[in-house]
Formats: sequence, structure tokens, C-alpha cells
Amino acid sequence: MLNHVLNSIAVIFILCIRVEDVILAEIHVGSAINIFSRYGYLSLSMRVIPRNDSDPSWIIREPSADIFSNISVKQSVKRSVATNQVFTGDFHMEFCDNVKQLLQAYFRDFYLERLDKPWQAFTGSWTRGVLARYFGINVTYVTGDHSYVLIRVARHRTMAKIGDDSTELRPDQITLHDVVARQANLVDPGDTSSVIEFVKSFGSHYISSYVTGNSLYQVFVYSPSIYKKIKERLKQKGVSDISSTELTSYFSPWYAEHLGTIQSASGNETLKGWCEQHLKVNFYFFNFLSLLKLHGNIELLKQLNTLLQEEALLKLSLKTLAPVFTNESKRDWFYEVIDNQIKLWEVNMR
Ligand SMILES: *[C@@H]1O[C@H](CO)[C@@H](O)[C@H](O)[C@H]1NC(C)=O
Ligand SMILES: *[C@@H]1O[C@H](CO)[C@@H](O)[C@H](O)[C@H]1NC(C)=O
Ligand SMILES: *[C@@H]1O[C@H](CO)[C@@H](O)[C@H](O)[C@H]1NC(C)=O
Ligand SMILES: *[C@@H]1O[C@H](CO)[C@@H](O)[C@H](O)[C@H]1NC(C)=O
Ligand SMILES: CC(=O)N[C@H]1CO[C@H](CO)[C@@H](O)[C@@H]1O
Repeated sequence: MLNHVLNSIAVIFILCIRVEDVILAEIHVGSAINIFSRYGYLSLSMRVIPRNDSDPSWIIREPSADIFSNISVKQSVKRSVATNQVFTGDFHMEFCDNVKQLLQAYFRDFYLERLDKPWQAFTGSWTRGVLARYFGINVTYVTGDHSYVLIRVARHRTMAKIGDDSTELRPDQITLHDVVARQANLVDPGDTSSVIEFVKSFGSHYISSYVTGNSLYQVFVYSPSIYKKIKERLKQKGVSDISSTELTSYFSPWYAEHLGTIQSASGNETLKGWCEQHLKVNFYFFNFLSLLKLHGNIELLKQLNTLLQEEALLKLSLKTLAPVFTNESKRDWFYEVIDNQIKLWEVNMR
């Protein structure tokens, strides 16, 4: 049985390439993608981390299929995020006990239905060296002996979703292209390959919502004992109740073992220059760049509000294609096969 399922995965892996009928120039809510075709490698087809490629214009280039007819007309809402504030987006600080929590934190806003560890779909293939490069830290600190704080400032640009409030699609709300409906009808409870065929042809998930924009982020590395002290202190006091000197000290080489370089999700070089110019901190005899300098600095946030353009994917929600199956027993069987595949991937990738 296990062997059979493993074979099926291999089949998906090879044949998925054929789904590339439609390559989206623009991301589009309602498009279906096959997450199994690039499990562990999704950061190659979705711009979520600074990449070094010659064409910076794409945000998602995952092969996708249009399966819902009229979904964009009837149900998708796409709009620019309102900008009546100094800065439109969020500023976050996350405490991460270990590397796994750091990955989890970075991909906190990426939801893939039925996956317990959605971040693995993006990071499963990363080596320590790749991870270090993406997070802007020295690879010697990517070990079990360190803890991390991730600071991130994200500027939201466009938000798209299906429906007005809920992102839930019900079978009675959708119309399928005929070819999709026909193959959905061929799914036969008990027959794994009928689901595999369907997924291979159209996908496993559809895009139910996303947010684009750009972000700056920085990773601070600590020894676990110092990390615990700082975490405890900030938990008791709150960032805004601590003097700026004290706060600066925690995010300086005084306490941190290592300061990561400031990265942008899109890898934009212009932003790098801006950071070097504006985010310098002098603290006693230390000179370094810190995102914390933005904390409460209206003038700098105002500038960033303009500089962070629509260049990367900041949030994503993928839902399974289950609503395609109006017949309940077919739908349950779809879930069962999908869940098995996901479990195998999550076990096999680390
Ligand atoms: C980016 O790619 C260029 C050309 O392939 C290479 O010279 C450069 O070192 C790369 N930079 C990074 C940060 O990987
Ligand atoms: C990384 O850290 C090690 C040990 O602290 C050091 O020897 C090495 O030069 C550093 N590498 C880079 C690229 O900074
Ligand atoms: C990088 O960001 C700057 C400032 O917002 C912008 O002018 C420039 O077009 C961006 N570059 C790329 C390659 O997107
Ligand atoms: C649902 O599908 C099953 C299996 O293909 C079939 O036996 C059953 O009649 C279908 N139910 C309905 C209401 O069409
Ligand atoms: C298949 C389907 O529902 N097509 C409709 C899509 O929307 C246009 C414009 O509203 C209609 O004319 C089509 O009939």
C-alpha cells in the first residue's frame, strides 16, 4: 500500500509539468495549483524571499489551471490596500526558540489547507547555507545552540480574496469548467489513482486569498540563556514600556551573539542602500544597522511606505479543491488521498 502511494507521488511529480498550460502573468484568486509538484520548493515559484534572478518582475509563477468559470467576475475582490496611515502594514517582533520556529515565524501568514507544517512546502529543500543566506545570517549560527528574534516590517499593497468576508467556497457557489466537472465525476471512492489523475490535471489547491507588497526583516541571534532573559523581560514589560536605551541594548552586539543583515523579501538593491543610509545605530562602541530604528520613527516609516513597492508575496491562503466535488463520498475520498500524500511529504522532507 505504502509502495503504491509512493509510486503515485512519483507520478504526480513527473506529470505535473503538464499542468503548465497556463502560466499566470498575474496572480489570480481562484487559480488552482498542484502543491505536490513543488513541495519543499515553493520559494522558487513564489517570491517570498530575496532571490538572485535576472527577472524580478514575477511574484508567482507557479503553473496553474483555471477551473472555476466566472470566479473572477462573480466572486473575487481585489483592491489596493488603503493608505490613509503613516505606514500601511505591520511591524512585528517574533521570538523563536530555534531554527524551526524561525521558519514558522517567517511563514506565519502562509496557510495551506490540510498541511500541519505549511512552511515546509517552501523551505523543505533548503540547506543550512541557503537558509543562512535568505535570513542574512552567518551559517555558523544555524545550529541547535541558538535562539533568534525576527523583526519584520511589512508594507501591504494589494489584497485579493474570494468573496466579501469569508474565504470559504461552498460547492453551491461555484461553477466549474466542463472539462473539470467531467473529471471530478470520474473520481471513484476507493480508487487512489482517480484522485491522482484529477490533481495531476488540475491541481490540489486553489488560491483563496493573498496579499502582496514588500517587507524588510532582520534576524538577531542569541545564546539561549540571554534569549530567555530578554524574552521574559519583554513579556513582563512590553516593548513600549521599556526605555529605548534598554531596548537598543537587547538588539545590539552587547546582548546578541550575531546581528543578521537587513533583508528585503524581494531582494531589492535600492532598499539595501536606503537601509545603510538611514538605519545606522551607534550604541556605545558598537555601530550596526538595525530595523529597530524604525520603531516609533514616523519620518522613516513614511519614507518606507513609499519605498516598499509591490514586489513580493506577503500572505497566501490556499484551500483544497474539495468544493469541486459535490458528491459527498467523492469529496471524502479526495480528502483522504490528499491527506495521505501530505503526510508522506511532511515525513519525507526532514
Ligand atoms: C547573484 O548572481 C550573480 C550572477 O549569477 C553572482 O555573481 C552573485 O554572486 C549572486 N549573488 C548572491 C548574493 O548570490
Ligand atoms: C561566520 O562566522 C565565523 C565564526 O564566527 C567566521 O569565522 C566567519 O568568517 C564568518 N563568515 C562570514 C561570511 O562572515
Ligand atoms: C526597488 O525599490 C525602489 C524603491 O521603491 C524602486 O524604485 C525600484 O523600482 C525597485 N527595483 C526593482 C527592481 O523592483
Ligand atoms: C456519489 O458517488 C458515489 C460513488 O461514485 C455513488 O455511488 C453515489 O450514487 C453518488 N451519490 C450521488 C447523490 O450522486
Ligand atoms: C459559464 C458562465 O457562467 N458564464 C457567464 C460568465 O459571466 C458572463 C458575464 O456576466 C456571462 O455572460 C456568462 O454567461
